[in-house]
Order: sequence, then structure tokens, then C-alpha cells
Amino acid sequence: MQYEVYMKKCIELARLGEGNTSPNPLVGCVVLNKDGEIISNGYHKKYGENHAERDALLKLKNGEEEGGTLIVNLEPCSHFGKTPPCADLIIERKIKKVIIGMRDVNPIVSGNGIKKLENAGIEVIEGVLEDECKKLNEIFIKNHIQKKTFIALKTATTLDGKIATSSGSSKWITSENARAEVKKIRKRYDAILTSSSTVIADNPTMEHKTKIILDRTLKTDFENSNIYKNGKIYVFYSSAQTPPEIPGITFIPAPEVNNKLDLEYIFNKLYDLKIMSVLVESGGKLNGEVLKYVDKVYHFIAPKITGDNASRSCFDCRSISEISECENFKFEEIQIFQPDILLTYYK
Ligand code: AOF
Ligand code: ZN
Repeated sequence: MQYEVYMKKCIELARLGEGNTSPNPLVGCVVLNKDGEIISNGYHKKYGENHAERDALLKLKNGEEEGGTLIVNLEPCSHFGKTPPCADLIIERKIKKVIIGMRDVNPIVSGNGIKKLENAGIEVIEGVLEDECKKLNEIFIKNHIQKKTFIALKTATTLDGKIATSSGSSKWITSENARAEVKKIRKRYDAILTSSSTVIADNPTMEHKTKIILDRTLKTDFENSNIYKNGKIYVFYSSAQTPPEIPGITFIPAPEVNNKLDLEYIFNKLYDLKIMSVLVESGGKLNGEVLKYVDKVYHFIAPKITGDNASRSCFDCRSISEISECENFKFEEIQIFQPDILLTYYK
């Protein structure tokens, strides 16, 4: 119980690294002296840089951590990677107790960090706010357990689930407030992914370091569309086509299934490209197809109703006759971005 507030602090610190640590996890750390007072904290800032524990401990120069407690949301590592093992530094600094949110899922560490600490006589308490810690590192966990890219999807709809009128009018369904939040959400993911239809209909810029466009027949304007103007670009196209040569764009052929690009192939390819997480931001057709693979949905809803059956739906890829055929999700959270809401749900 007493450690939960410190673990919450670790999670908060860890989040400061969002967008910069991939493929590594988000990790935060708090250090208490032997009287239980906070004397340091730290977090993993960037891939390749110091781990959270090292960041926190290296700030202490006078040995005031001796006999103290270290709290960290992920098991301290036991391996020589980009940096030496955190467990060794914890032992060296004579910490007495280590509180851990979750075991590391990385097989080179998993359990070995804890063993190392315990063998050195350190008391280890595991599983503090474990669910929250697992949620924090849901991308890292999926990457290691399933060897797959984490797939999130963002959509913004009216109350009746529409993303545009029948004529394609869609600007703007949600408020500036909600759209500012979208920019923050994008940062959590290694890449964003959209379709040629969205590029052609909306000509979005979609500020991001890595952008993936599915363009089966290579019909987008590669010279002039805003999306191609910055960032690292991957375009997936049907292997039946021949792509142009355009500096700055990597064209990747993919097989087709029923005249559509094979999404399973593409998502596996993303993992090979070391894209550990992706945010899909597209129209109803691609969104509908992605439903089968999606892990998490960010669904913004504006208090508007089109009332028009011909308006475009946010998930639109099939017809079913029975409710039992629906895809099922679990609600996670509702946040308010006045006048809109953000509903987050998981597969
Ligand atoms: C982090 N930050 O704060 C902790 C990590 O070879 P490296 O240095 O990149 O090590 C990456 C692994 O270290 C990572 O997969 C995870 O198992 C472990 N812990 N990693 O990036 C941290 N504590
Ligand atoms: Zn480490």
C-alpha cells in the first residue's frame, strides 16, 4: 500500500519518455533514503541512454541512498546492453529494498534481475500497481510476447458514428481541443498509417517522424500531396504494380487478398522494419479492415448527429446480419475534451 504513491510517481516520470524510448520500455524510478524520504528520481529518456534506475542513482553522490529503497515500474535489468546492468548498480549503491511494478518480459532479463538482487541480500517486492504498469508498457509487452507491432486506431465521429457526410464533408467534426489531444496521442507511436483514399480526399499533413501509406494502385500524387512533404515515408503497393522512383519514399510491394492489400502481411512487415507501434488514422473502409488486428481504439465523439443513413461510418467494411457477429471490445476510459469526449477501448 505505502509504495503505491511512489509507483504512481514512477509511471508519471516514465511517461516523460513517451515517443523517444522505442523499442525500449517506458521506465521511471524513485529513490528513498533509509528514513523513507524521497532523495532522487529519474526516468529512461531516450533509446540507448541511461535506464531509469541509473538516471536516478547517478544523481546521488554522497551515499545517502545506503540502506534505502528503490521503486521502479519495471524489473531492473541484469544484462550488459547499451548500458551496464541496473541490478549491479543498485547492489553497489547498497540499496536495501527494491519495489517493482512488473517483471520484465524481455527474456534476457525476465526474473534474472530479481534473482541478482535477492542473491545480494536485497529484499524485493513485486507487483505493486502491476496492472497500471502493464498498461504503461502495453506496446513493449506485445512486442516481446507476440513478436508483433502494437496496432492502435484513432477515429473522430458524430454521436451516430459518422466521420463525414455522403458528400465527404468532414471538417471539422471534433473541436480544436480534441485535435490537440490527437497530436499528443500520435507521439506515443512509432508511425502513423493511412490510406490513399484519405490522402486524396483530405490531403492531410499528419505531422509525424514516420508515415505509412497504403496505396495499392499507386494513385496518390507523390510529388504534391502534403503527407509526403516530411518524415520518413513507406508506401505499400500491390506487387502487381511498378512504383516510381522518388527520393525519400520507400516503396514496399505487398500481396493482395480480394483486391485489397494484405494487411496481415503489412503488419508483419512493420515489425520487420522495427516499427514497434502504429496509429491508424484513416477512413471507414481501412478502419473497418483494421478492426480484426487492432489492439486499442481512441474514439473521439462530438455531440453532433448527422441523422443521415448515407453519411460515412467510422468502421465500414462488411455486412452482418446477427449482433453475435459483432467485434467485441472492452471500454477502458472516458475523457472529456470539451465539447467532445474520448472513449478508449481495447480488443
Ligand atoms: C530501458 N530503460 O529504464 C529499463 C530497461 O540494451 P538496452 O540498454 O537498450 O536495454 C534494453 C532492455 O533493458 C529492455 O528491453 C528492458 O528489458 C530492460 N530495461 N530498458 O530501456 C529502462 N529499466
Ligand atoms: Zn537497466
